[in-house]
Amino acid sequence: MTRARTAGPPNREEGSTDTSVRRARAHVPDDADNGWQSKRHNQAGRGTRTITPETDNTMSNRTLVIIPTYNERENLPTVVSALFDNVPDANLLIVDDGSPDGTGGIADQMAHDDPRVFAMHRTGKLGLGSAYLVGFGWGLERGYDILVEMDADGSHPAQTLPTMLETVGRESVPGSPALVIGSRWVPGGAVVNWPKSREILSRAGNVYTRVALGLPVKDATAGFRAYRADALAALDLTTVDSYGYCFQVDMTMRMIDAGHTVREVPIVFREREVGESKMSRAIVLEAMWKVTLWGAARRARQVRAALTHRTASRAVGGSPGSRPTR
Ligand SMILES: Nc1nc2c(ncn2[C@@H]2O[C@H](COP(=O)(O)OP(=O)(O)OP(=O)(O)O)[C@@H](O)[C@H]2O)c(=O)[nH]1
Ligand SMILES: [Mg+2]
Repeated sequence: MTRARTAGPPNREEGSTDTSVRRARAHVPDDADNGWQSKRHNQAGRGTRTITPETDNTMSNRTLVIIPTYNERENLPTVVSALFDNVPDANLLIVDDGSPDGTGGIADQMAHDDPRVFAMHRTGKLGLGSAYLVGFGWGLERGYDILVEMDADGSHPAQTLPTMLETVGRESVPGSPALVIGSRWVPGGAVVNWPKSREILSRAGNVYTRVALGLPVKDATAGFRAYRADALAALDLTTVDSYGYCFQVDMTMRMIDAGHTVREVPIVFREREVGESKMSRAIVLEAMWKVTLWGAARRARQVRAALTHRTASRAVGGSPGSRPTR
């Protein structure tokens, strides 16, 4: 078989952001009405069959790693081989935004050569956040159990991924971690080759985020993550509207607000050695103003809740029937 196993995007993306979806090459069935829990695709993503967890043991604990790429041709092969050295059973979805340097072609070649790899193509640079959202949608439709976010620039250590995957909990175990973050800012975590200015920006941004939003997380901007699919599926991801770093903060906040446990596993994060960072002033500003707005909205909600509670307590305390009788 010589066709490239290029993935089509989730159906809700069609006709919106991507006009050049290569569905003809995708060999991905039209599954608009398939609930991911009831009807699942086979491992290769080709064809559909109805499978229940009881009838297919291979469905257990399947992991999809999503790597968004924009101009990462020098990094992608190294990162992918490190990934499979450490987690050989994982599947990989590369979401490329029409990289001018030809990263998309490399992704297609990988998808052609390795049945674990899928490549999705979008027409323009639409941002890291939206790349992960389409990747999540694709993975949820296909019934993966764990969805991983990982950068293509070599900053995220694949050797820590097995620990992260072991730390992710199970839906059936109440309170078990639904999100595991590869964290630079917990004991044992570190950054290598980062300019002091980047370290200060990241540390300060995380302190600000923690204080403004009251999140019990040390590295809420981190992009190396493993999510329990059931927890992601229960969120309304259609309302996520974050482009850069704040996408990670947004997702952390949503998981915590949904009552999920978030765990941080220390990682050693390395500055990319080749290629260019896509971090920009606009991305930092987006994170700052969004975190500030979210923080203000949360505080306002807390104050409203406290006032409502006080009024309710007074009403109860003030009613004659509620007074202790002597
Ligand atoms: N598909 C897609 N991928 C992107 C986009 N922007 C960045 N990426 C990828 O997202 C990952 C993270 O991007 P980086 O440039 O390393 O940015 P960063 O990790 O936020 O910033 P640094 O801390 O400077 O590394 C890399 O794999 C990029 O190729 C985008 O618009 N679309
Ligand atoms: Mg990076």
